[in-house]
Order: sequence, then structure tokens, then C-alpha cells
Amino acid sequence: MAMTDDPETPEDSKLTRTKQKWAVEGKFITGRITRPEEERLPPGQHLVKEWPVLDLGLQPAIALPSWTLDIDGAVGERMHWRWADFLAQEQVEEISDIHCVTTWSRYDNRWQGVSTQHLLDVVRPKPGADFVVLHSYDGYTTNLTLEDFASEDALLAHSWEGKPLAAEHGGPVRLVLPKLYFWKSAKWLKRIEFVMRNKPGFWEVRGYHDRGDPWAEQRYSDD
Ligand SMILES: Nc1nc2c(c(=O)[nH]1)N[C@H]1C(S)=C(S)[C@@H](COP(=O)(O)O)O[C@H]1N2
Ligand SMILES: [Mo]
Repeated sequence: MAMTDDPETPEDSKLTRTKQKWAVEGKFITGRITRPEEERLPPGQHLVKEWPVLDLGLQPAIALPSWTLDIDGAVGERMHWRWADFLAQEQVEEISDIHCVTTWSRYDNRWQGVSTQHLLDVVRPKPGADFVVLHSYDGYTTNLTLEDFASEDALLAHSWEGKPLAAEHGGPVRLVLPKLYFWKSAKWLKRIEFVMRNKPGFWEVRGYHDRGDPWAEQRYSDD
């Protein structure tokens, strides 16, 4: 019963199809190797001043009273945080650069929120829980190793430049994991699941790299 005026599903949207094509073609790959100590801009990236919005085209509006964050899977303590529980956690501020796989980078973003290291202290992943899956309110998922998730500058951010994170950028809460391409930084976080086996997410099953290190130009999967 296809209706002509149906909105495109995210899996089928023009942007999703274009980005899948880039993965097949290896678009934007320079093959250059740069070291972070020598250069601030990773290979194949260009600097922007404005902050672009990238997502599947569905921007869920989540009111704070109904916002919850589940942290579960292979952990010692599961959490089901409401907004006040989240704000009651130890707060940190981090300034970091954004590197998006579509080649834009943006320097000096000031974030506030809860560090992933604090979260790990609270939930205590079980031995062997070496992977993390992030689930978002728009149905998006992305996967990380526990080690990358635990990066010292990674945080669950609720504020940017001293203001509540805008809905289009993933508010109320998104992950910010500066050392990997920004598709790993899930917007509209809903659930953080600790697992024993790697579980590729939305882009990782669509030709994008499992890890996504911008300094190694890990844009697309090798196979
Ligand atoms: N929930 C969710 N998170 C997401 C996405 C998405 O579609 N849904 N897109 C990812 C991609 S591809 C990028 S580049 C960044 C973009 O974040 P921004 O819109 O704040 O720049 O969010 C990432 N996190
Ligand atoms: Mo992206």
C-alpha cells in the first residue's frame, strides 16, 4: 500500500543513499597520514565556523520531564536516570574539536555534562563487557569499544557554550567523543548498552568504519 506522499524513511532517504555511495567509492580519502601532535586538522578535513546539523532527518523533541536514560546490559549496577538524576551526577566541562566524516571540522566546542569515566564508575561494566552500543530517540545506533567510550575527554553533554544543547544538535543529551568521527557521538541519547560482543550500528552496517579514527582516516569499512 505505497502512498506517494509518504515521507522517506531514514534508511531510504537521499542523504543516507548518498552517504552509502560515498562509502562504496571511498570519497574524500586522501591517503595522507598526519600526526595530531604536528597538526590540528586531520587529513581530508576543512575548517568551518558555523556548526552544521547532520542526522537522519528526524529530530525527536524530548521534553525534560519525560526524558530518561537507561544504562544497562553487562553492568554491575543498571541505571534508569531521569533529568534530576542525571544533573545530580558529577559535572565536567571539556573543550574539544569536532571532526565529521563528511569533511568538516569545528574547533573549540565547549561542552558541559557527565564524563563517561564517571558513568563507568557508577555502573561498573562486568569483565568482558568490552563494547558499548548507543541507542537514540530517533532510532539511531552506533557502536564503540569500551576503551574508546572511556576516553578522558568523552562526555554525555547537556550544554554547549554555556547553553542547553539545542534539540537539532541532540539535546537534551548527546555523547561527545572528540577523538572519533562525529557519527560516533550519538545525539538524543536514550540508552547505553554494555555488551560482550561488538554490534555494528546504523552507519557501521552501511559501509562506514567500525572505529572511525579521523587521524587514520578511518572513514569507510575495508571490505
Ligand atoms: N541520534 C543520532 N545521532 C547522530 C546522528 C543521527 O542521525 N542520529 N548523526 C550522526 C552524524 S552522521 C553526525 S556527523 C553528528 C552530527 O551532529 P550535529 O548535527 O550536532 O552536527 O551526529 C551524529 N549523531
Ligand atoms: Mo556524519
